[in-house]
Amino acid sequence: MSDISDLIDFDSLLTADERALRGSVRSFVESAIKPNIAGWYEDAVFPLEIVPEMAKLGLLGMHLTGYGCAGRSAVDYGLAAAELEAGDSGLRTFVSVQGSLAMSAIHKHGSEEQKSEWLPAMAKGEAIGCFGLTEPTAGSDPGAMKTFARRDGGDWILNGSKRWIGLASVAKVAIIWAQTEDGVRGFVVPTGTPGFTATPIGPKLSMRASIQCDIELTDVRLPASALLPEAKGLRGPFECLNEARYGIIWGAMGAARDSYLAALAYARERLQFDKPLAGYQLTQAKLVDMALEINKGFLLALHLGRLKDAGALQPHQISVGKLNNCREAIQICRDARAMLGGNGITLDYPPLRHANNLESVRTYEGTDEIHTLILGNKITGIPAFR
Ligand code: TGC
Repeated sequence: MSDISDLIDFDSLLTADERALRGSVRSFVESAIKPNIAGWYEDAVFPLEIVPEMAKLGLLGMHLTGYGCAGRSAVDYGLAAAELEAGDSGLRTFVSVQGSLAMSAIHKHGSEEQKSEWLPAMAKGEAIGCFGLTEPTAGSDPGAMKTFARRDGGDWILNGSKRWIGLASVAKVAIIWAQTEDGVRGFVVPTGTPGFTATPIGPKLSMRASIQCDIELTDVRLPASALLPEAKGLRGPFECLNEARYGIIWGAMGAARDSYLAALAYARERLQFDKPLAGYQLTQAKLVDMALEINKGFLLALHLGRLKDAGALQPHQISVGKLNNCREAIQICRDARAMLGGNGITLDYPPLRHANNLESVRTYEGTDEIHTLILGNKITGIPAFR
């Protein structure tokens, strides 16, 4: 955190290495993302041209080891996610889909051949990946997916539809989850395979500097070697979702911090009734409430990150972080927008853009409701999903 948002000396909990990593990602965001984001957002453009820079910083698959990946810690990854999302959720989402979902699926569940073929190119940003789990009629309940993979001799034939799949129209490779006679399995699908089409969804009011797609799979024929050998059942995709959900815990607080700092700067400058807005008690109360939640949110993220690095992080603990930090971040961004008055609805200021993005962030990788029920199940022992 920058000094003005760090009220508890959070930085003292980080190593020099962690602070340095955060500093380099923050500089990248300041120079490459912040000056351009309003234009990208307005034009609904995902800036493919910055992918090589992200790769150079080691951000793609940064928490994975080997195969050209940076092998950084979960805390490092989280700190980077927060800085990227202080730029825009769409840019953090790219890193998350690439590293936590697509690369993670291959790294966790893939064969040696699949890892060698795809991971080095993905770490370099030469191949973009996407992760096809959600379907038009199966979002919160991925077990209801209709996409089916059937055997045809040694090959697999895939048919079905996927929806809300980040980056699919610019991806070289898609991880597609499908029902089979033996339950849910994952497939590594080069997007040039005949029968695979990806169409961006739009127009959108959220995540405008990012791409989400519909995918159609029509008799997509794949060799036996396309199957992810180590993923059997829904546990396979859920283990990847854990990685992405973890990044969101940090990312959401990055968007919140950026909104808070924008509102604070504005409140110090903006005069009303002959004094700065920041001099009014109601404004100070709002700023303090925001700062408390940002400090608590980062502490929670760091605690969960340290657990993850120790190999002790449980899925329900990820739900604690995702639910809390998305919920608090969106409130902070909305309050910051209100402090900016009418100016807050323009793209000159980040809070409403962040708040709109966070509508997507609180929805994907498990909605607020799903994470509430995961925790309800943990507390009561009674699953209330169905
Ligand atoms: P359930 O029967 O509970 O579980 C099936 C198997 O999975 C295991 N499992 C997990 N394993 C690891 N981590 C987790 N978080 C896990 N959650 C479940 C479970 O132990 C079981 O394993 P096994 O070996 O016994 O078979 O399955 P369920 O469907 O009844 O679970 C209920 C619920 C609600 C928790 C689950 O369905 C859920 O999390 N739903 C939310 C789904 C979600 O987050 N979807 C968003 C996907 S995002 C997307 O597709 C687009 S990618 C993003 C982009 O491209 O931008």
